[in-house]
Amino acid sequence: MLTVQTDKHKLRDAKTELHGGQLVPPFECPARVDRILERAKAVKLGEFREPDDFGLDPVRRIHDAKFLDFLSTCWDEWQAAGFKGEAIPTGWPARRMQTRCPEFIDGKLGYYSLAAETAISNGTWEAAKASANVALTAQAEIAKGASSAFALCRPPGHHATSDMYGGYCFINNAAVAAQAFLDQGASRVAILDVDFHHGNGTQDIFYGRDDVFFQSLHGEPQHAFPYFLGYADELGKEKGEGFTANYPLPPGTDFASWGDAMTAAIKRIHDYGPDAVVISLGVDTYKDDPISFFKLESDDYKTYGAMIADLKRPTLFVMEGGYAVEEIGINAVNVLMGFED
Ligand code: Q9C
Ligand code: ZN
Repeated sequence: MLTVQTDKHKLRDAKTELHGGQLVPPFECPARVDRILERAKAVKLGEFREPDDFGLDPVRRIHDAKFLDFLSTCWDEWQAAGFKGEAIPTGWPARRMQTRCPEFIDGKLGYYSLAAETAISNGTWEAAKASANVALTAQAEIAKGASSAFALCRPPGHHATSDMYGGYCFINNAAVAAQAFLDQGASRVAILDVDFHHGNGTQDIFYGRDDVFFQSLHGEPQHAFPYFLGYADELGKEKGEGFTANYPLPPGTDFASWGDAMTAAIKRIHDYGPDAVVISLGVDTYKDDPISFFKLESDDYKTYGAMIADLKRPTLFVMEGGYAVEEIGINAVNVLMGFED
């Protein structure tokens, strides 16, 4: 399988994450990609290539122009305001407040974010654009006839909505790639989000549409980030009704139960008959993940990679989360090896 990757991800190198009331080194760190790349090379997964530059047009198909402008100027505006640390939001348009965008950067951060853990700093925007190009390059390879490809994206994307960043995500790489398939002539795309966290951004982007069938397996919202979306009764709206499916799972979920949800999701993709499948591939379902509560073992990743292969559809893997850095390479590459076996 082809892997698309660029060292530009290293430009995303925030020093702080707001976690447990402290500023700690971010869980979403450059070493994650180093470990995955190392493993993919060790097992000779296939070819490796750099992304092409698609510019912002395919990104604008998913994200608001003003949100992208905000991301591109945020760090400069934050520095110009004289703040000393990295850019972190502190206030939001909460219940019964106005949703007008303020002019001051501290207010804009709240307007354009859905959480406060994700600090913006120098290079964040450049890395986010490069990550989208990685997804689009892998998508283009599949459009040209490859049966699968691995977009080794960093930063991740599935929490980003059309106009909000957060949960370590800025541009929704999987959504941008799914839209690219449609814009190039596909009529149906299925997105299966196996990251531990609910893919709230992807769900929100496609919630009213029937040309993208979105499914997510994740820690239940009562106990897991992003907390405010991902319930089983979210099914889509208007013509999108029936084209969203969620599988919220409780703390301690092991592969026996996770696999049952996966079997159900795979069956539904089969019935949908998509032209392409996009996997939002997070391996934070691992038993030793530092911020998650599922109990998957390394071998389980091979098993579910094979389940995805059984669909026999063109399949784009887009890297999302996974914070057990020592094992992230083995776990992510196990999915791809299970798919290929
Ligand atoms: N400070 C992805 O997996 N909550 N994002 C952090 C620890 C946010 C995860 C809790 C987790 C975001 C792509
Ligand atoms: Zn995650």
